Amino acid sequence: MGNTLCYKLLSEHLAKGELKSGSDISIRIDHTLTQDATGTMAYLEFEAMGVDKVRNELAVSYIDHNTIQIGYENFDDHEYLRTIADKIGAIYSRPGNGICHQVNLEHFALPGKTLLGSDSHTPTAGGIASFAVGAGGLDVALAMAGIPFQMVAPRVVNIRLSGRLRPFVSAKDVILSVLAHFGTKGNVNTVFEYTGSGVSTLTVPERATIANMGAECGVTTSLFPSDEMTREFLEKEGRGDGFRALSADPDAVYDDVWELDLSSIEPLAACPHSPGNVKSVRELEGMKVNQVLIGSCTNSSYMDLRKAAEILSGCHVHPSVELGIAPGSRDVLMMITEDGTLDKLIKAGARILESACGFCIGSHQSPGTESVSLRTSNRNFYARSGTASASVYLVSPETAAFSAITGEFSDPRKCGKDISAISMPERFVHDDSMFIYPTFTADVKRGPNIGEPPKNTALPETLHGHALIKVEDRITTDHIMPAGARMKYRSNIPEYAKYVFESIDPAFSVRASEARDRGEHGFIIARQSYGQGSSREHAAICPMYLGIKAVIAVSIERIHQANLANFGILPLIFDREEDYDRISQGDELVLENVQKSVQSGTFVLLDKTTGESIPLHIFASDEQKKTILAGGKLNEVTK
Ligand code: MIC
Ligand code: SF4
Repeated sequence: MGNTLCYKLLSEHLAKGELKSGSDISIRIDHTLTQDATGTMAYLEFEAMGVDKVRNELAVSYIDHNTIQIGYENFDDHEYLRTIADKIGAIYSRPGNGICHQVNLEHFALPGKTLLGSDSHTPTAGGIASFAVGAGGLDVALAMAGIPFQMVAPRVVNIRLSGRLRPFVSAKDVILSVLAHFGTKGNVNTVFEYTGSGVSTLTVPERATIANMGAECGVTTSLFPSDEMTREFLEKEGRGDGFRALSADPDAVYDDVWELDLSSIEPLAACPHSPGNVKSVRELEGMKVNQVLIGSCTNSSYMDLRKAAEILSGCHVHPSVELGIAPGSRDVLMMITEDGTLDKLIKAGARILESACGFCIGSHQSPGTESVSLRTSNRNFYARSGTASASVYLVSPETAAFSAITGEFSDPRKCGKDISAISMPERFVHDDSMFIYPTFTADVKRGPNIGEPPKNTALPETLHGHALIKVEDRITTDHIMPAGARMKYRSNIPEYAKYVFESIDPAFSVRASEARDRGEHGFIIARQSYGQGSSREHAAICPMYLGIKAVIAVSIERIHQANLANFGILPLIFDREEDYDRISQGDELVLENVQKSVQSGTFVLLDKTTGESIPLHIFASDEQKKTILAGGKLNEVTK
């Protein structure tokens, strides 16, 4: 029986466990990636472990999220990250160098390597056949300390591509088709593996777009084979010697197979407020548009901007539309500057934005009240743009560019241009001058915004408190910990904790901290897919700081579950889904015999308000159970 590419890469890196779908394994990590918004915590945690040098093959620290610098906090964070990287041996990618996933693809990602990144879109590198996984900062800190990454051996779903994309249909439309089919929930511990004759028609940046947004389905990662396209991409980046051919065996057996004919796909859009809420652009045609933003780690490559510029060329942005363009990296910016693409964009009326996450994470370009914003980014969660009343649609660069001209949702196939001649350049600009390589000599700078890595206490034998909040399906980590204007507090937990659940229940933080100060243990009650989206471990750390001891949900997403366990919060699942309806916000709740229950995996929750007993089970591996009882990983590794 043949092997999948996923299991080939896992077996090359297996440190512990049995390679059987569903079993707990640990894998060795070659490369790590951090970004500033999750990185400060990751490096503080690394320091707390008492390890003096990075022990994995390559560690890169990117500055791309908090680059707006209103107030001293962002700059102070950058200085901490620059100096700690130098001290421990990480490469520092300076602000302005670009978005971590795009820059990683250009400069470091290699077929066959494992990559762990403190960002949920780390799987972007799956486009180049790297086994790339997103995780919380603490897991990345452990990997930098040379400790293998714990995960569940995934089920592997084969997405078999045939045909070829038609003009004006792009990689974004492919991943939106995948999202329409698989949805944003129920794909935990799954890897999407792309095969089939259609694969060879897609360039590496296109594959990266598809792998990037697999994160929205909640999969562990996505994988493309490494083939002639991969070789060509690496050669054009001047990194041809890193090429290695990799693919699944022809008789590989998958847990599931889905056939997708690329030539059947049409331009698509993800409608508010979920990347899985997919409609065809045809259905939306005519809707007035107020803002168009092209960029983010999903669609900001050279080819994305070339195509957008060709559609915009000779036209001007509609008077009622704001058009912003953020090239994904400094290399991309240099290329579009040199070949005249930038000129076309500027002449068309585009506002040129920094090569950074920027608008995607709500740091700027918030849309107007009740306005319609078309973006090429990957997430349109409620309020993420900074404007709760706005409707954000996720579209391809082609759809975005044509709609910017017409002022309404428009199908790019009707733009009347021919962009079929646009092809990959002979060579990519590849400039290393914005990386700072470590000298192991820096004194670490810590501004007043840099706090201590927070620790929990060992789990008490009885948990007694209230259901401090009850939330619905698909609560994202953006709901739990807002980004945008609040993101500058990422290194300051007491301050950031004031904004837990801000967009859905602004009184939560005060309610929870008062309960904590009365000596109570807090509970969060949630429905399906709790904690989807971002890898930010602050969505566990800040609730922990507010005294939350357990999350009880119908289901919890992978990265968030790991973050809860890492910080000593019990991830509990209802045995019977309908019991969710039996608990109300404010109910008094008790969990007894916690130690024994963690070990057996089964709990009985007493709802003292209703008198009902509710059966629950833990969602944690044996290793994680020990961590939870100890009050989190930092207590274990810093003992
Ligand atoms: C995101 O896209 O939500 C982020 C911001 O990149 C996050 C990381 C973070 O919250 O810092 C992610 O995707 O993990
Ligand atoms: Fe940055 Fe947006 Fe990509 Fe997250 S999804 S890494 S915020 S560009």
